[in-house]
Amino acid sequence: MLSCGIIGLPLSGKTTVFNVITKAGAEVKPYAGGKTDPNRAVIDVPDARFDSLARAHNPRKTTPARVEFVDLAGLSRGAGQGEGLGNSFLSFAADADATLHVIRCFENSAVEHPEGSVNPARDWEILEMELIFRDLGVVENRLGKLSAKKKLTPEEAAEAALLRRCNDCLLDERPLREMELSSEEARSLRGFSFVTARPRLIVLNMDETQGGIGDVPEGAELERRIERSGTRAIAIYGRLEMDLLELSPEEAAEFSEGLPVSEPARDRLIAGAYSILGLISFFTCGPDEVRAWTLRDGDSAIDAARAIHSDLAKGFIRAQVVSYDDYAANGNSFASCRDAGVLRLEGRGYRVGDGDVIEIRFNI
Ligand SMILES: Nc1nc2c(ncn2[C@@H]2O[C@H](COP(=O)(O)OP(=O)(O)OP(=O)(O)O)[C@@H](O)[C@H]2O)c(=O)[nH]1
Ligand SMILES: [Mg+2]
Repeated sequence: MLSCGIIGLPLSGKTTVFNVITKAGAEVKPYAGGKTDPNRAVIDVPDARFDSLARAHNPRKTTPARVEFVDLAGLSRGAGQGEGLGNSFLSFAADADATLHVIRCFENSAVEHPEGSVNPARDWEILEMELIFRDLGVVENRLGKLSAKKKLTPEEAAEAALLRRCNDCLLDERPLREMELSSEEARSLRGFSFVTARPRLIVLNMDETQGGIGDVPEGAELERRIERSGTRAIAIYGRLEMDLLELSPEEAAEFSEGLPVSEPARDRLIAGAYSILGLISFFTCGPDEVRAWTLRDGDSAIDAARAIHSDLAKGFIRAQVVSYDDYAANGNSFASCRDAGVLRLEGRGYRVGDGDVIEIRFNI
């Protein structure tokens, strides 16, 4: 299962965001011990299409798409060079498939700021540099090992050349995700778990007095950075959203009247994480189970078959495919879709579309 690590400076609201996403009510306490594992939770990805398929089929079992979220300890200055406990948490961040980067925008005199003042653009820079330092350490370590060898194999020589390019990129204070890589090069770097190569979602944690990024200290600079980095940013009211979760839906509606919370932050955060992970869903539907399966965007019918069971991939004949919209518009049944001419028979190389309803024909 794919996972999303929540990172940020100390007291930026990471656990708050984790609680909003997971509705977990995880304990909000500063990281103290040396061994404590981070909070983890697997959540169902909200999807209106899935809900509608489940209603139409009324199966014995429903299995939505799932993603794991991991709430990590705050990273302070120096973590990337191995200072304090930060570095072990950087390795947790490196294990995640994507990162949610929480940036404190809220003012709250009761909550100290590790840097003494609220300045999201500066905080961004601190975290970015720590992550870059961490990856630089990994690159230098590996390059050191390679250069100690008397003779390099052609593969090792290619790896060394690629790592030197990584080194240049990082020394230029740019994250590795900005490097242009062939798919082969990207694959060869995957084994290193570089944190700056991971897709990232920026979470701006505001307070209720801030209507938008313009109301945040140094907001213009923050906006410039977000734009330049090409990453997506989602603004939320972390504490308010967490408070809302404690209320009944009626109370929450009353409470949030006049407040700038429309679509719940929870849904936006999960959908945002799913999309930066580059994930799509396809569905299988029947009386036993309606299920959402997760694929990477670009995966083909044979990958869909393999996701369900290796036997389906081995004995793959054809995939019967209907887009979600066609399926829903034709009575949620393959038979009606066939009659309506919207059912397609696809081969193993077919690129699966987000929301496809699929049945694999196989023979073993
Ligand atoms: N006013 C305001 N306070 C917030 C907001 N989000 C979090 N806080 C408060 O800030 C404090 C820290 O929040 P946490 O979610 O524990 O922050 P954290 O990043 O997990 O902190 P560490 O794990 O200790 O690094 C708590 O007292 C929260 O109630 C917000 O949006 N507005
Ligand atoms: Mg925390």
